[in-house]
Amino acid sequence: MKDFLSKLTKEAGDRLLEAYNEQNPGLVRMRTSSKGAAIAQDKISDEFIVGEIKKAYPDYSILSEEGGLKEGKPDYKLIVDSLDGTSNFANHNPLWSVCIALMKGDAVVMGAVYAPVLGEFYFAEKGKGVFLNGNPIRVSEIAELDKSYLVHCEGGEKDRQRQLRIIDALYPRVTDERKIGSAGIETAWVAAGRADAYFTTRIEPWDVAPGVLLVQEAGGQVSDFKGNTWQAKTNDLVFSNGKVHEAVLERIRNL
Ligand code: LIP
Repeated sequence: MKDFLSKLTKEAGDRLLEAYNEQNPGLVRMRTSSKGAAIAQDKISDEFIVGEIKKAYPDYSILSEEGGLKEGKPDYKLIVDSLDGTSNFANHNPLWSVCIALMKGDAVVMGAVYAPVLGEFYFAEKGKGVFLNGNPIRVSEIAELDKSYLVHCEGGEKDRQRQLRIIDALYPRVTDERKIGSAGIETAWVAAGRADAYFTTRIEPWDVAPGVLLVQEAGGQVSDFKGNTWQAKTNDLVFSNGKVHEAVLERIRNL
């Protein structure tokens, strides 16, 4: 399964990269249909990934952003985001990824995130650590909120005023904050120590399932805004190095 997931995530990403490299950035920005073209690529990618899974593991359940839930063997489920960061892709912003996770019951046991333009492949296996291009990674050591560097995204939240309230609660108190636009990359960057925490709202499970394991295996912490453990449902979430987790929650718990 480990080899299968690694190969599949990379192949799906490399296929998308071919389409991405054919884009003319200037034209992409001018065309109103650019998002539509990215969504079409997302669907092609989803069909490829789901097709490969069905061939190799026909009895596993599959939950994918594009295809919904296909019930199979109750214990094992593959969660697929065939193109995470669709808007970035559509605007020729290189920060997009392919995300695939394997769940056993309620736990993520394998997670893969591939950011093809960056040439970065992240892989975690429960109890066996997390690796970036084969090298072990760990969360940062920053323990004070005022020294921390945060990333965030809006997930499925449509209420921009709520977004602003959450950002307002944190941005004045940290070193800096960035909105990246691919939850796969944002969670991977917490795992790699490039950011000390990541917060997101109404995010779907396919956007974050591999990232949950990446961050946990890197020594970090994942919870909802109230401090409850992650569940595979739409949710508000914080991923952190563990050391600034409580300080982040304290400021956004009730927003
Ligand atoms: C995206 C996320 C991103 C979020 C977007 C969107 P998609 O996933 O990963 O971080 O801010 O709203 O949900 O839809 O491109 O796979």
